[in-house]
Amino acid sequence: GHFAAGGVSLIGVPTDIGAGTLGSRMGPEALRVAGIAPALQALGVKVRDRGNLQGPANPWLAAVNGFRHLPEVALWNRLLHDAMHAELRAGRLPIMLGGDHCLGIGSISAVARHCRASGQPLRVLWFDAHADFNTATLTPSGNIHGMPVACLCGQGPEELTGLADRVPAMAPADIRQIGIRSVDAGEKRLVHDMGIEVFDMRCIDEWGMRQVMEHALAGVDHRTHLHVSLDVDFLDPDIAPGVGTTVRGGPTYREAQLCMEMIADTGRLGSLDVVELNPALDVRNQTAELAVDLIESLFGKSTLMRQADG
Ligand code: 4U7
Ligand code: MN
Ligand code: MN
Ligand code: MN
Repeated sequence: GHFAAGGVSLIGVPTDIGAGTLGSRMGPEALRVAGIAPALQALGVKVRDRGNLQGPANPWLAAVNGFRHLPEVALWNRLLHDAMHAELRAGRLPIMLGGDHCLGIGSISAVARHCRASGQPLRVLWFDAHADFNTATLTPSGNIHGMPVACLCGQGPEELTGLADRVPAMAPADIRQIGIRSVDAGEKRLVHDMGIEVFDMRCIDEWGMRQVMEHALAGVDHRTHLHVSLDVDFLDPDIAPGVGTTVRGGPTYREAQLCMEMIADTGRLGSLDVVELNPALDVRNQTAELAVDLIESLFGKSTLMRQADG
């Protein structure tokens, strides 16, 4: 049957606690208004909207020891970790509606824990303009949305590295990053030293998106749990203006659709984050609508009847 046969659960996480711009707290509602639930239902997917998690307000304070809002970020991520893990255990496919990308820590730590318990290999596909591999000493901003991948790989404060059943929650070999085009100087070295496999924009320019995705999906088999972490700033800002940290030179509409279509073809999607959508910066909700379009492709919407080309 379909990979989402157990149904999808939407988990809204209305916070911008890890970001440098306010507004992604409105992301979950913008995605609902753009019709995420009916779009999935139209594809035959059973959808439950679990509503929003409720966590601490954003106090909008300066960084302390290299982190802004560390206690609040930790609390939001604990709540999310528990909610995601419960959905996975119940056999459902959770979609986290962010919220800023610091929430990738709670989300992916839950997925990694679930994969260990069920003996499934994990593959995380991280679509982003940024590597999100900063640490307290490397970060130019103190914003924790620039640190989730480092935390998941064990580089970070114990409040954030210790959410799952082990530290690190995830191995660097479990993740592929796609669309990267803004990495800070110290971050660049750490990404290299940790051996993270990165398909940056130059790689996409030279190889084309199809080859990049073939590489990013290489080794995925009939047991793999695929987690997609979609930071909407992955997309070119001309088509996705509703994000806090735009970087020009991102993928086009069709390149992004192809990514999602190729993931759908594997039949292995197990969980999804949609993060960094900032409705305060959007124009007529177009970035939310684009995200819903991409999610439809991710869940198997295609123009024509297709069969695997072997
Ligand atoms: B996002 C940045 F300095 N690297 O750490 C930082 F450029 O989740 C940006 O990918 C981080 O949107 C962007 O603050 C985090 C900056
Ligand atoms: Mn990000
Ligand atoms: Mn980003
Ligand atoms: Mn090749």
